[in-house]
Amino acid sequence: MTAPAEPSHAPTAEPSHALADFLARLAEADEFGAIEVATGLLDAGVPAERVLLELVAPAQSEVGERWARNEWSVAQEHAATHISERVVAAITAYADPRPTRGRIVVACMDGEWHALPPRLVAEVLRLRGWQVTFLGASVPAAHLVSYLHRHDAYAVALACALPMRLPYAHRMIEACQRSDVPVVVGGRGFGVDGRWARRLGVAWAPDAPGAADLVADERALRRVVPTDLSHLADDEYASLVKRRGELIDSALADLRARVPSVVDYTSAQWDATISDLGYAVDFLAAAVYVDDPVLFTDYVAWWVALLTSRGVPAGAVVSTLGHLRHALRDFPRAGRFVALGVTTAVASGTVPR
Ligand code: B12
Repeated sequence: MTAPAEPSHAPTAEPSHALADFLARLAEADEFGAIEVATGLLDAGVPAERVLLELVAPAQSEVGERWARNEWSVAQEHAATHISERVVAAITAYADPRPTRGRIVVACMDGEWHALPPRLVAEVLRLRGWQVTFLGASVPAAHLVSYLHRHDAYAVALACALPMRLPYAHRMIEACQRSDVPVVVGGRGFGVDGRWARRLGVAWAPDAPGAADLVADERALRRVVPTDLSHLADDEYASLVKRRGELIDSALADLRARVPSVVDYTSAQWDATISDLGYAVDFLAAAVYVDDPVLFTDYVAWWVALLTSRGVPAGAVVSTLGHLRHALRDFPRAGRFVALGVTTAVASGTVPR
């Protein structure tokens, strides 16, 4: 006699098959259409967690790639992100989870505006029974710590999408650790394999399910990871931060001397140039902070790709880095990182795109 067949609860749809349709709705800023695609998957039996992680998350990553390749404007990217936030809210409302576990506070580091990735983490934790408070973008350290005290948090999950924010992230992590609340961090800012989280002595999770597994394991969560920042004794990081304004000004003066036509720049072009130079110095300072040139060279490769997709040759980055290298001749570590950045810019500029 054969056992009766188990009733099948397998979903009748796949998030990956709906991705192209979902992206098309984002491209058209079609909020209701995008929500329909997501709730259609839920109706077909796909668990809410999979819709968040296999539909909304990859779609947002693709939005970023399209913006970086100059295929989508900033306005299109903003509209898509707003719709994704609405879709996340619709998915959670549909699933309607009830908390049975302790409180986890999820927040972005000070100065960090990428709130959607940690929002996805927050919703996955909520779906797994935690009581979650999501504090959103750019939370100042002092406010976060007093919030944790007042609300008796079991753990705090902190997000960082931009590696240039790592020194600030470290201050925030330390502030939470001092108040004895276990911290888990995540986001692209900590490096693909979380290597910079290890440097800062904090538990890291690669994604939302990883964060959920970590907070469920109290021993792993409370394991002490030693920090490894002895290189800061050379004071290069602190000096770079102090000289930030002067470095940007001298790079601008160098640009004016080398490329006289920049006098015709519009104010928007000047703003973009100044903020690019600021990012370059900030990424360099963060690389020096964690003592890893890859943090800076990855940024240089990204910067060259961004500029070339907007018609600016890689040589512009090479010349600016050449100037920085000269200005930082008394900084052995930073100077070496910039030299590696020059090599990266030259190589990135010669690769056909
Ligand atoms: C939307 C977006 C924005 C929005 C954010 C709005 C919002 N509400 O989130 C806005 C417009 C504010 C923005 C601003 C900027 N952005 Co932006 N942005 C993005 C974009 C398109 C999507 C982010 C996203 O939602 N990704 C999808 C998520 C799901 O993927 P994920 O981040 O990898 O997250 C997963 C894991 O990392 C992990 N995870 C993430 N967070 C956390 C947290 C915890 C605690 C844990 C455990 C795990 C975890 O789990 C997630 C799910 O599995 C990305 C592109 C991209 N490809 O991601 C760029 C991107 C991150 N931005 C970028 C840049 C450069 C900027 C700006 C500097 C642009 C500018 N010139 O102004 C500013 C900086 C603002 C700031 N100070 O924070 C770059 C960063 C490049 C680099 N070299 O570091 C990217 C990669 C775009 C690109 N391709 O160039 N951005």
